[in-house]
Amino acid sequence: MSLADIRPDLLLADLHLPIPQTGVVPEASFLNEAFLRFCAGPARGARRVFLLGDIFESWVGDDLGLADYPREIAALAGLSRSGVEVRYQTGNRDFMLGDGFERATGAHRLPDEHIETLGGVATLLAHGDQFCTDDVGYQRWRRFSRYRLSQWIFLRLSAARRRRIAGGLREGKRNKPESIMDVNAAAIANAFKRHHVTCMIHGHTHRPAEHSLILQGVRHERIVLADWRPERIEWLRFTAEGWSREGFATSP
Ligand SMILES: [Mn+2]
Repeated sequence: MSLADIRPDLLLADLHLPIPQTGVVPEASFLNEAFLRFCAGPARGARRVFLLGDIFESWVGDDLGLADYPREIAALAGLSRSGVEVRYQTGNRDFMLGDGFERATGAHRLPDEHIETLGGVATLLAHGDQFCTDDVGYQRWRRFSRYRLSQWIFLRLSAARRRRIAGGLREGKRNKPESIMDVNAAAIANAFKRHHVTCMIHGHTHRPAEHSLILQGVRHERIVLADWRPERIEWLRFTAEGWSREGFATSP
């Protein structure tokens, strides 16, 4: 077996890295520091790293994002240069990640629903927001915000205007009931069926868990990634032998 075959694949999502600023609250910088440690440490031993969306708390265009997150971008670029394949999907916070981000980091974008073989099993990877279909208003916004024309117009707004719009969207989300913020069972069943897989991994809901369900007599597995917070820095590690949750011990 070659060395490449025994290196693990690592998956993570929902880091929600705040834009580093001078005078930030300590827990904000804690997440950014943890990400830099991850890129310089465990990620270097991986074959592939999959970033499944909402890595950045706010990304309102490559022109602003690359300037907002210089250390994080350099960390990803260093990881790519070291020979690790970096793949990413976008989330609802960072769906404006574009070609400039790819050129700067060497990361390659995956479609919103992507099948990858992990630990020998064909697995659907997604951010997960597309499965929260009970939130009808969000799904309408999601469709609108993904149109090329919407994005073309948005990118021509001033930096201040773009940041204001993104800030307003984050505020709006806080007032929604918990129940519609989780995935919809029918949307999950449809995704399994559409992609002909029995395993999926997603984030977005901030409800880390492993769910087993039987669909037409067959067991299906849904693994939900953990969001990052000061007391829980976590990713999934896949090898030929199986998978586990792995992370940093948090500060005392
Ligand atoms: Mn999300």
